[in-house]
Amino acid sequence: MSAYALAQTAGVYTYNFTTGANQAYENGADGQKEIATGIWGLFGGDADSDGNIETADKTIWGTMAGTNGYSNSDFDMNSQINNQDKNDILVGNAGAISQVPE
Ligand SMILES: [Ca+2]
Ligand SMILES: [Ca+2]
Repeated sequence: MSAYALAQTAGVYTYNFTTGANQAYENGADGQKEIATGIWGLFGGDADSDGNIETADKTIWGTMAGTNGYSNSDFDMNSQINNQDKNDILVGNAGAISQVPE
């Protein structure tokens, strides 16, 4: 969720989340992370889309590891579900939770 209201131009809303950590809504914790120098994005690894990156997500990844195709366990979106998804994304983001208010 954006931290600020979106601007409308000619009927199109635009918003750039990538320019800073504070571009995403924060609720006492980081709303997103720096995924490359100067570029912010969502926390990856929430395989079951419940807003928390936790053991259940690793279990889902484990059932799909070694398979191909874009799926909820393909955290880096390279169409392969493998250790790279777990080690490079899921493990590092474990414990992150959604900051969107209920
Ligand atoms: Ca989850
Ligand atoms: Ca992958």
